[in-house]
Order: sequence, then structure tokens, then C-alpha cells
Amino acid sequence: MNEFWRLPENVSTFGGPIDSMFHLIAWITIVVFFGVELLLLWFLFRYRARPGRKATFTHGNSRLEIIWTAATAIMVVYLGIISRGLWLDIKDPARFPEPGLELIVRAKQFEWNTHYPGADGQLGTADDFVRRNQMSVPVDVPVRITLQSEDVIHSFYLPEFRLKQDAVPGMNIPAWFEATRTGEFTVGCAELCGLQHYRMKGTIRVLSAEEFSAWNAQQMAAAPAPGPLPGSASNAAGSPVVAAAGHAH
Ligand SMILES: [Cu+2]
Repeated sequence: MNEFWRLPENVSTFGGPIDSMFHLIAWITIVVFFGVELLLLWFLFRYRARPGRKATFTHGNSRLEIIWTAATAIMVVYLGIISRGLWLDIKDPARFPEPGLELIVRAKQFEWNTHYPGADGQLGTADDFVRRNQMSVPVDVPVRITLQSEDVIHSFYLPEFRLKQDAVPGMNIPAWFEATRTGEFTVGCAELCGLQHYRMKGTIRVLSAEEFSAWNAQQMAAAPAPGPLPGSASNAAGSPVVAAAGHAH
């Protein structure tokens, strides 16, 4: 089905229901579009100019207008109601699952910096380490993210996870996902955030539990001397960044 719609593969737990909503809305749109266009063609033919037939003037038809306005309104409200639970599952922090990993993703022109809690398991402490434009997360584990921005509005976009959320300066915006398979996927910015917006992208690697612990241990061992804490006032000049070889720019 996703091949037909040209959607990327879905690899998150809530991506399936999101795709179902997408398919439903796309079908409604397709049926209405072709219905209207076919009717238009039929009317062009049916009411074409013919010798001896006099044109009539019409102000419209109130009953018809009420019907199509009401039908559209009902459809929109219906879509809103059936998607509400799914929306809250994804966006309402009170409904987030218990996270197995908590991260801070801090955006700036034009990169995504992911802060990991380090050895003490606590974010915002001196042993945190940071990855630029590269995230690694374990599979089958809910990952909770706090989105921050250092400069302008960015939008954290994981197309394969069906997740998109703005990062706004001065705000801590919660988001979460749970990956359903290992692999390497896209991190993009979905908000025009400046001249180099187009190159504001990274990769997210979903690892098995063992691979992730090994990677995490390796990063902790390689972490540089403690820098300013993420999100603290002393961080105004930027956060320390561990750039991956070959991915720095
Ligand atoms: Cu951006």
C-alpha cells in the first residue's frame, strides 16, 4: 500500500495508524475530485450551446449548497474525531509510554545536535555527550525527546517514523517514538529555517539492544571534557559537539 502512495517505509509503532489516516483522507479526496471533474465534463456536454435553445440565468440552489457544505463539514469533523486518540497518543506527554531512553535534540542553523545522558543516565549533567547530525537509538524501546532550538524555528522530521514536530527557541517541546526495526533512516528539517535549510539533515540509526549498549559505552569513553550543560544559561554560545568523522561540516 505504501509503495502505491509512494510513502517511505514505516518503522515506528504509531506509523501504521498514521498511514491508515493518510490512505482514508487520500481516498476521500480522490473520489470527490474525480466526482466533481466528471460532473463538470458531463455538464459541459449536457448544457452545451445548441441552436434554438435559450440560456437560463440561475442564482444557485440553496438546498444543494446546504447539502454540500454540511457534507463537507461532517466529513472534516468525523476525520477529526476518529484521529483524536491517535493524535493525543503521539502529541500528549501525559499519554507517552514510559521511555527507555531520554534525549535532548537541540536544533540550530543548520544541524541537529542530540544530547545523550552519559554514564549517570541523567540529562543536563556534565557527562552528557553530544552527536551532531547523527542519532543512534535502540529498537523496540520508547525514546522520549525534548526538542530545543538555539536560533530559529526548525522542525524535527523523521519521515520513516511518521514524526514531525517543531523545535522553537525558548521552549522544551516533548516528542517520542518507538522504532520497530533496525536500520538507518532520515532526520530532516521540515521548516524553512535559513539559506542552508536544504542541507540540515542527519541520520538516525536504529540498533539492537546489544549494539546500542556497545555504541553508548564507546561514546561515553570517547566523550570530551565536560562542557556547558545543554539548555543552561551558560550554553548561549553553543554546546560542545562530538562530530562524527566524515559527517562534520
Ligand atoms: Cu532547520
